[in-house]
Amino acid sequence: MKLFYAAGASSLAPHILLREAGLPFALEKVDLMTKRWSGGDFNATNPKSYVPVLQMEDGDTFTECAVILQFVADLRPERGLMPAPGLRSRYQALEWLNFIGMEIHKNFITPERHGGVSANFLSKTAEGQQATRVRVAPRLAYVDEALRGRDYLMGSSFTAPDAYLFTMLTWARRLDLDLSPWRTLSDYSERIASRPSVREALAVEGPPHSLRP
Ligand SMILES: N[C@@H](CCC(=O)N[C@@H](CS)C(=O)NCC(=O)O)C(=O)O
Repeated sequence: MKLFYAAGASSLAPHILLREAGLPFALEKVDLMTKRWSGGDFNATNPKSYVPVLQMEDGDTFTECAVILQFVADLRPERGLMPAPGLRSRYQALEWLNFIGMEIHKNFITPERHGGVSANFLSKTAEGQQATRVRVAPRLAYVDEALRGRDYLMGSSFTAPDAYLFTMLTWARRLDLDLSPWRTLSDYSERIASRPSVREALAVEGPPHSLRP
């Protein structure tokens, strides 16, 4: 399998999860400004023009972060990265994936154009970044409450939604969204940051794109 990624983008979540699952995979870096990768035109790989993309050995691809995370988790059910289909807890984990995707991830994404076909990621302007903080803060406040008394979103063990939420918290830091008023959330972020999978993924990806125009 190949994961198409950009440093620090939402692709960090499946990158972390592939490591948690202990699956073999290759990384393909995408330049989000030019939409090129070492194999050429990234838009030919994903006409939606965004990462993450997970490509199978036979060339089939999956897009959409929340779906890729489920797919990866289900390849190694013994790792417990998603509750089994049919269990009520499966739908609770899906509720988290959906909430993080629709309410947090999407609210971080700016309508500003950065280049390329459908270029949107974190805002590069002071006004845009402030607007992002206003949109995202109440959602993070909610997660802070929900995490009280638990180490991970699903309780006592790390699951796919944690890889996704952690990635969103790295964006919060990049946009100077102060997490310190949310003690539970900032402790959670440090707990996840200390996992070997997360340290390895961050080290391999290197520094993310600049947030200046
Ligand atoms: N709906 C997609 C959105 C993915 C997305 O927002 N990707 C961003 C980076 S985090 C991207 O590649 N944007 C294209 C660009 O910046 O040009 C998903 O959930 O995976």
